[in-house]
Amino acid sequence: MLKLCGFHISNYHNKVRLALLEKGVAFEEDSDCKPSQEEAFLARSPLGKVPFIEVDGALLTESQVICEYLEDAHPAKPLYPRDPLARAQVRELIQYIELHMELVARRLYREVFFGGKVSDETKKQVERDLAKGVRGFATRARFEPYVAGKEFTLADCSAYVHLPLVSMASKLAFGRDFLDDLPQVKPYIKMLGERPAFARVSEDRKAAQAAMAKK
Ligand SMILES: N[C@@H](CCC(=O)N[C@@H](CS)C(=O)NCC(=O)O)C(=O)O
Repeated sequence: MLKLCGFHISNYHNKVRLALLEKGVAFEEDSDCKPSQEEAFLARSPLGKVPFIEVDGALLTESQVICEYLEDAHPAKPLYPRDPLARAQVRELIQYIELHMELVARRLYREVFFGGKVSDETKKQVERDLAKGVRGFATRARFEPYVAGKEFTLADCSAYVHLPLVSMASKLAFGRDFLDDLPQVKPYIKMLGERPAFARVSEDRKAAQAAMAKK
């Protein structure tokens, strides 16, 4: 059986978990698997990151690649529309969210979430690049009611795990939530949170955060 490895606070782990739950694919989970640069870990995940999956004796990393694999291997409940252009538009949204928003905001996490320090130069770059990413996302996001339109898609799994982090990080670093100009985001995240899979992932994340805070 497919095994998902990572931990419940990881947004990328949670994206894959949402895809598995929404698709109804049976899986085992190692949710105590933390990123590491140790040799034994790198043999399983070459960049030392989570999530990764074990399937049929093989290992696969990168959340988007894993989700594409799930789509090909378990087509019964698709997370992409049928139309090729509409499928590409879902992928475009995911790229905007992950490459041009979350990955940019991630450069702030050391300071805003982990008590470290980020240089003023980095903050300036993040401020500029994040504004671009949010502008691109705002142009493409539909909220009708789902981010790509009328159908629920993988872009919703991605948006749910990443957008709140972009909001929080920008607010803490710059005193301004960069998603405030998109008033649709908060009710949209709330609506998604009512889906059983999303509620479960959210509860598990909160429990893992509480456990970590106690340590
Ligand atoms: N592009 C990767 C990103 C995964 C990622 O950054 N995971 C974080 C945890 S949320 C991680 O493992 N960080 C440790 C590191 O970057 O060394 C994916 O989509 O799976």
